[in-house]
Amino acid sequence: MANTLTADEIRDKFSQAMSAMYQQEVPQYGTLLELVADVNLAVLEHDPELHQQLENADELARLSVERHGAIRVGKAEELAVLKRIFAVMGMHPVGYYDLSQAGVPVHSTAFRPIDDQALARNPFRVFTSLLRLELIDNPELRARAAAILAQRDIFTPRCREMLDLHDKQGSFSEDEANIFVAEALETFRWHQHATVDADTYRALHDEHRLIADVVCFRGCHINHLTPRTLDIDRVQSLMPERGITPKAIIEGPPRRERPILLRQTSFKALEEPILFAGEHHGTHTARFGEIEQRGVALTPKGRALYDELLLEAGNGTDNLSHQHHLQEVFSRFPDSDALLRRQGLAYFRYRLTPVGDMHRQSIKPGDDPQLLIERGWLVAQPIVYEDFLPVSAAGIFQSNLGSDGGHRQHGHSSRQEFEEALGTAVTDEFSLYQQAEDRSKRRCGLL
Ligand code: OOG
Ligand code: NI
Repeated sequence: MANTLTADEIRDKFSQAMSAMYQQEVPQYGTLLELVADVNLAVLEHDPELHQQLENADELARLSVERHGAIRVGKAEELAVLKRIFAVMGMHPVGYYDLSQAGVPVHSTAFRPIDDQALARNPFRVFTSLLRLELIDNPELRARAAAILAQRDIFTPRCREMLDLHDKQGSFSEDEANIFVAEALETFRWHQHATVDADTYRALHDEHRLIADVVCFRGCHINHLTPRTLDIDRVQSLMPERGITPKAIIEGPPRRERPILLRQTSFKALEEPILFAGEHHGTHTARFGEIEQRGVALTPKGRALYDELLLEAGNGTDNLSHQHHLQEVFSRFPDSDALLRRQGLAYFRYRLTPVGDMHRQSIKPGDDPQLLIERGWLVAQPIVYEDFLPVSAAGIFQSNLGSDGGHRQHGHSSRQEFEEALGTAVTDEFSLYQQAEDRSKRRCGLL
């Protein structure tokens, strides 16, 4: 069909529309975006080497479009329709995150692009959580929540029609894509009117604030968006100057020469006025802003070491001393590309240099990449971690829901139930990084 849009183009449109909507809804998010852009610019100016590295790895162009968002839904059907919406934008469920271990009654996946080109163009991801009603202890309240959820449809009729049309045609024209984006956006819009009365809200809220957030509104409002920064410590320290209150602790690994995985921090959720059924005034606290700094993706071996060291480091209350302590504990985690590669701790993408390309014929499968790197034939670029971290996610959840986690440790992981609700299995994130590394090796003749 003539003039159809690619999934990448639709994702681009959608992530821009989402960002514009959220900046209007939460002006502090706009301030955060400005701060992050300023800091990124300053970092690149002061570090020409990093600038070059990012440019070589096709990382620079996507830096300014980079963001993730998060939503929470209440029932299986909602998750299944979201899967269809995101598929139109080339975003697929990757990874399973069990947050019940940390006292948050949800389990989650990340909808995100999967292939190299799509990720390079616009890696927009949405961390999507499904409420686990079975973790509500009180049976009456559980039934009430289920009944409220059963009555709502968080998608517009037109959005559902557009999904069917896409199923039939396999693509959208530009006009159709514009309609689809506008209709899909409605699902993520903030609603000042709760669908329940103040007493119901209170009862659900007292069980867990997250339950009220998921159950009491007409849609699954986007609860934060997250730009990518090149210096999270700096943004954290500058937030107060711009009138933004950061959460106490930066989640994830410490600052390092070679950043690994993902570091995150957020600003506190806003207390916003809402109207209950019956027009009683109240407030609701759910929406915030977050920043992230991404590093290299770790292999299962690297991840095991990360998890071990993180556990050993424990929690802190003061960011500076926590970061200092993390640095000490993580001194056992090798901090150079060569060591990370040699010990099989992280994933890399290999590329031949022009000289290497001239000698392509003499490179044999199984050759040691390290020798070729030393000879100047090959470069290895760290593969960026595109996913999330359950302990960090729990920290983000808790800082914005009040620190009332911890009383629900007994929830068992139920990936199978999540996948049944989703209607498909989630992709294993490690296999994606392994495939990306293997593809690059094959291109160089190393596999
Ligand atoms: C999601 C919190 C997790 C992240 O970046 O780890 C998250 C939520 O609050 O719904 O967004
Ligand atoms: Ni987030």
